[in-house]
Amino acid sequence: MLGVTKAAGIATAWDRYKAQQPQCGFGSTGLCCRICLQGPCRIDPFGNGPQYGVCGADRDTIVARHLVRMMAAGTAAHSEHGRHIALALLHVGEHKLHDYAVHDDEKLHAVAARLGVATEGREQSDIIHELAEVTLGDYQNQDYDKPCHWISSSLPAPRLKKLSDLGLLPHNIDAMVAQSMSRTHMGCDAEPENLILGGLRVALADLNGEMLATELSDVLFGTPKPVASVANLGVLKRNAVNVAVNGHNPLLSEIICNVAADLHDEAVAAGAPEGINIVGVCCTGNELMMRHGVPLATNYLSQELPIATGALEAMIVDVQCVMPSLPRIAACFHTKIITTDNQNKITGATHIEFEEERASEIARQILRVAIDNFKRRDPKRIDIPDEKQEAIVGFSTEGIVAALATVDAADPLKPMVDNIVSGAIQGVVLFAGCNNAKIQQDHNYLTMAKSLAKRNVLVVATGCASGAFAKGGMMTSAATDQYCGEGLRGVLTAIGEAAGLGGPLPPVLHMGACVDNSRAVALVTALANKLGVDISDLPVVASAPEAMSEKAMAIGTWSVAIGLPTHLGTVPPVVGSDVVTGLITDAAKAQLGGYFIVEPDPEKAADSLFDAIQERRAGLGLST
Ligand code: SF4
Ligand code: MSK
Repeated sequence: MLGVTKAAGIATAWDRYKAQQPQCGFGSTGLCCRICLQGPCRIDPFGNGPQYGVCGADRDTIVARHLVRMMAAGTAAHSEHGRHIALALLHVGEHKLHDYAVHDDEKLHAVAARLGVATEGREQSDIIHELAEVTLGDYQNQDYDKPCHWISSSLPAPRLKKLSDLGLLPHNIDAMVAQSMSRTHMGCDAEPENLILGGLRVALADLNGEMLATELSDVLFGTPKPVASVANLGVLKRNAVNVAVNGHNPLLSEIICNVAADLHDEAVAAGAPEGINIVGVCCTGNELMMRHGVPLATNYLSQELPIATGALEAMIVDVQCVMPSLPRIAACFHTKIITTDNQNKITGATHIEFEEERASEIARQILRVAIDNFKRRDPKRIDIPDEKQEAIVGFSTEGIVAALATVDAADPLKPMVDNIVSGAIQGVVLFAGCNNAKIQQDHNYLTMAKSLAKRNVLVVATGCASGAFAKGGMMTSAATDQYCGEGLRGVLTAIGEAAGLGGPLPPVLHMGACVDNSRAVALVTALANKLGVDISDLPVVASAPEAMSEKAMAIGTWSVAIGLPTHLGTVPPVVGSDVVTGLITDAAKAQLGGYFIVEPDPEKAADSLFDAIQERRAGLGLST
């Protein structure tokens, strides 16, 4: 596809990245401050030039403040997503939204019980209304001594105690974001240790926001179960009205899927014999792929390329990680870019405001724009790559436990724990995060996962990591035979056969979108509780080898806070301060058990993560 864009003279993310070289050294090391109008101030990294900003801030203060602001922005993004879902649930409980309903009553009851919402003898609408109110309380509570409900009802007791003792449990998501902005204002918090503690607290608020967004989405739209799907640009169809959904929030895309079948005849009448073909991009794509098997066209970095096939009638975007370049690329083809959120508009796009009260009506309106656009296709420009990869997806925590229950119904986690103890599974790695134009797309994911699977490390993935593995053929039974070490292969084969998959479980288990990292937390919490240890004792590690967004910085930070060695394959803007670098690595390890490992080389990074797993195994007295 890059050949197609090049021939057409269209610049993509890769071209723009080249045009940005060389990128600023001050920005890359975190030594540039633009927090007040006396700046920008720059600290000379080599010690020859200025060492203080105009206000007197030193390199450590400047680096730490910038880092905390990144975490706060990531937290705000996830938590707005979560608020949107919680408000939708509240309004379903108030009978105001007729296009939404509870699709997983069992999950509703499980979540309600966890959050202390009574269910016995109550109407479903009353339960969801109270559950939504308790959840929204996590955005409103002003009592510092009462931590947010979701996090305090989810993590293992020893971890909660540690975080509480360190004063790190958030009491209010919005307050955490506001405090992060406030303490990093010019002339406020200047002590790097205190700033990083504030960063950890806001990042844990991000975890709270992710938990509630994921679990309430499951209540509304169903908890994912293993399902077959396909990935890569070959999922676009020559003979269909192709519609891509891009972004993160499932509130609109779920309804788009619901109503697409109703408009099948209109699409056929417009000249598309196969009707409407919905495909996913980025994490909205992951949400639909996990719950319904909807094909995934691509992940973040190549989101411009479906347009260049000349066969995409519309791309419907909601929030986060949507490139502002899309309308410019679309202007070279017939594709309509449709923005749907009033806080997320893009110049050149068509804006159709989404309202939950009229969800189906608006979804039909949007799909009719796509159908109408089919006639504007230029058949001579259609170039859909013949690249399509099968993938088994949908491994929510419940999906994984259900698969394990086919081996031991009475004690589903026992087979996993037994195999970790025996060493057949050495440990677990969570791959999360984005793509980044600084790295060949998906390369780090595939290299690291293959290297770790060979060493019998079970891989779970979310977000654009999931997209990379789905496209890269790592979510098939065949990949287990091809890439896993003997122990892991044996376990995945036994579970896959017991679960009736007709072959092994894939070596990489798709746990969802980037907001669904909380699913991995639920899994490691269950393992820690089963073994009676803390998360920081488990042979579990995390990696964001192609991290890009501020959300990834928030996720990486709470991952450290809950006790996981956490790899970043892109260097965050902290290396200008030895103090901050030390705080998020060595000091974090001493205080929290979790710590950052920064390593751009994927082979070396896989070795470091395997070493961290071995250190944990040794700590538990397990064979290494
Ligand atoms: Fe410069 Fe201080 Fe203002 Fe930052 S806050 S721009 S270091 S004067
Ligand atoms: S879309 S935050 S690039 S995972 Fe979730 Fe992908 Fe990262 Fe966005």
